[in-house]
Amino acid sequence: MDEKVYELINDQINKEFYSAYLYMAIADYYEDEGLKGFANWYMIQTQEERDHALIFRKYLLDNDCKVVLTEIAQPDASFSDHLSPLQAALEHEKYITGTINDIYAAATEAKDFRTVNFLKWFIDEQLEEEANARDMVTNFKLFGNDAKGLYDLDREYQARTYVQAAPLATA
Ligand code: OFO
Repeated sequence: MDEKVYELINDQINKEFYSAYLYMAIADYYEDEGLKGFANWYMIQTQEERDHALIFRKYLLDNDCKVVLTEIAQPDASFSDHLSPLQAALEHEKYITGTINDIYAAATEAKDFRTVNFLKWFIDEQLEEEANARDMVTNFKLFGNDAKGLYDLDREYQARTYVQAAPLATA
């Protein structure tokens, strides 16, 4: 595998674990605030991010490349209100979309079409991740400042259940 593509994929494993860590910090914040539905939503997001890391890990191993696990940074969990974690999550997803695009660009440049093909699932996934994060910000702005609206949103997010990411389920 092209060295730059390899390094970006190996770094992405860390970024996905960081995403899991960030979302666990957000879940902890909401748990502390008594919003168990929001906490549930982010704990499931934590599981999804771990799945993303494992998909990249498996891809490197399948390509006979070494996985090098590195230190995961401490997430910033100093949230000032119930809206700010949702905004932080949206910004983070946009950042992750950028890093996936960077791998795609490097793979294209290296004519590594196997990796280009592999990344297609993540390109689609990032569209969904950003849309979900944006919806949560919008819904909170519309309904979250009213006690009944906040209660209803929390109930809605409580209903989310974990589904293993498709590339792992079929692996
Ligand atoms: Fe891994 O998609 Fe969110 O960060």
